[in-house]
Amino acid sequence: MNIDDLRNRIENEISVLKTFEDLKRIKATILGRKGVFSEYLDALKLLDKDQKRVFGKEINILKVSTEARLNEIEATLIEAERARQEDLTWVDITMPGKVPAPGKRHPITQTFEEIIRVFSSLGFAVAEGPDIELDYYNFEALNIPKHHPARDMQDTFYIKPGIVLRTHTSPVQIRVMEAQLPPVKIISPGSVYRCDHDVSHTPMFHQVEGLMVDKHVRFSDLKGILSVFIQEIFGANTRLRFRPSYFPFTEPSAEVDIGCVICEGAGCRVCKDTGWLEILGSGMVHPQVLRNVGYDPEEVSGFAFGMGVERIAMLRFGIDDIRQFYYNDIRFLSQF
Ligand code: 2U9
Repeated sequence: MNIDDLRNRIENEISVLKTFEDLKRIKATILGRKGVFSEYLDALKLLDKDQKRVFGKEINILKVSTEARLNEIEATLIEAERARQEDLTWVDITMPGKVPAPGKRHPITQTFEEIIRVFSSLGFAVAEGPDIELDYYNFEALNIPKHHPARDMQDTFYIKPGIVLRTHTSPVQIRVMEAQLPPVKIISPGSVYRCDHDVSHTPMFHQVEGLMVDKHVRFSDLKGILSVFIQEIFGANTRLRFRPSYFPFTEPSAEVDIGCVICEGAGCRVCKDTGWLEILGSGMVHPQVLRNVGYDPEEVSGFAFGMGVERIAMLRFGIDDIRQFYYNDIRFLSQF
């Protein structure tokens, strides 16, 4: 019986051991029930008593030391695997966290809020209504009869005969007046729709309209309210002028200009060298509109005004193409 052969074989096997699979295989082929030690122990049975004692002892010493080495190797493999897993899942808790980009309100929303803030401080309540309107509320009640040229001014999206996408928020004011008696002091912010698309028009845009109806409401009240509004939005030194105009729902009517916010009156591309920028339309509510909602124009009078929110935002923020508001380009939106 050659114990050196056995020792060499074990050495060879262990010298190529690298993985858990190798370890499992070697444990089976060396120490297992059908492994080499079993073979040697079986072979012992054929020896005489003295040889059995000598070889038996040597085999046993070699078996115990082999088991100890394989256990050591197993511990090393387990530690290596634990370190590998730790590397894979390691987190550097001293690294600064990723700061989430906070959202911002859209510049049109910001402008809406600013306009509403000013009129709320002047005692106006906010009223809203449907985007899809009856022809009656959008046109007839506002003194814009069928075939009136004023209908062409507001290229209308028709849903079906008699039903339109509102072209202004004025129908909201008609609905409020139908529902309550004077005094009425409201603004109506909201989306409106007109079939028009270029650098200064989008098919959907936003308006804020205002209405005040009571006994003895005069044009000077309109001038006072709009002066405060303009100075709050564009600065205390902003000049304004009322220019005669025509709207079917107001009489007299006036458009309001402000001194150009770009050139301050010197003349530039934005104000087309006039020094003035048109900012809103206004007037005294037409007596026929008051009659249409059941009010008596001999008893009460009112003023009304309307503005495009995009136009106000473009002038406040210096934007020259209205379509920029609706591309949803984060580089544009993050500036406001
Ligand atoms: C009622 C009676 C009258 C609202 C008014 C304007 C003048 C006006 C334009 C501004 C720019 C529309 O967005 S825009 O194109 N609006 O010029 N709007 S008076 O008059 C009303 C409203 C409701 C019952």
